Amino acid sequence: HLSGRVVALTRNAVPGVVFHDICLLLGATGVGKTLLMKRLQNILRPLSLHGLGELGEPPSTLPTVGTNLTDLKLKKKKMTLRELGGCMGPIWPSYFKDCSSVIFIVDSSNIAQVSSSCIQLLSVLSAQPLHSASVLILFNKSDMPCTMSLIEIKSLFRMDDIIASATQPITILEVSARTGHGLQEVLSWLESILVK
Ligand SMILES: Nc1nc2c(ncn2[C@@H]2O[C@H](COP(=O)(O)OP(=O)(O)OP(=O)(O)O)[C@@H](O)[C@H]2O)c(=O)[nH]1
Ligand SMILES: [Mg+2]
Repeated sequence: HLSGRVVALTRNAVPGVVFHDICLLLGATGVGKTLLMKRLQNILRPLSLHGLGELGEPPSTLPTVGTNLTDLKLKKKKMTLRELGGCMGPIWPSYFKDCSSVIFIVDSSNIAQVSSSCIQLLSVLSAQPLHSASVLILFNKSDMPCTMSLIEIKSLFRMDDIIASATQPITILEVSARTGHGLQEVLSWLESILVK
C-alpha cells in the first residue's frame, strides 16, 4: 500500500511526464493470478528464448498475501499489473481508485468456486471508481481435463446479462497460464487499452 502511495506522490511531483497505467489483477485465491503475471513478464522479456508455444514448466507460486506488482513494457510504454491476493478480497475496493483497467480471473476447473467468483465479479463491476474501467475476464486453466467449456461457464455466470448491464467494456478470453494458451491475446488486449 505504501509503495502505491509513493507512486501516486511521485506521479504528481513530475509535471509533464506521462506515467504508466495500472491494471488490477483480481480473482479468488488459487485462480492463477501470480502465474499469469510471471508468464506475461517472461513472454515479454527481451532476448527471451521462449517461443509462445514452449513456455516450459510453470514457475512455482505461493498464495499472495498482500499485493504483487509487475511492470510490463508494451509498445514502449509501461503498464503496471497489480495483483491483489484472493485472501485480500474484503479490502480490494481500497485499490480501485488508482487503476484504469481490471483483469478478473476465474478458475474454470473449480466448480465449487463459480458462485463466489460470480458475486465478486458483480461487486467489482458495480464499484463506482471502476465504472469506466476496461475489463478483461479470463477463464483460466483451460488445460485441465475437468475444465468447463466456455459456453458452460458463461451460462453459469449468466455472462450475457452481466455484459448487458455493465457500464464497462468487457472482453472475455479462455486461457491457460500453464500452457500459455491465449496469453498473446491478453497482451493484445493490454496494448489495445494503452492506446486509448
Ligand atoms: N493446470 C493449471 N494450473 C494453473 C493454471 N494457472 C495457475 N495454475 C496453478 O494454480 C495454483 C495457484 O496459482 P497462483 O498463480 O498462485 O494463484 P493466485 O490467483 O495468485 O492465488 P492467490 O495469490 O492466493 O490469490 C498454482 O499451483 C499454479 O501453478 C493453469 O492455467 N492451469
Ligand atoms: Mg497470487
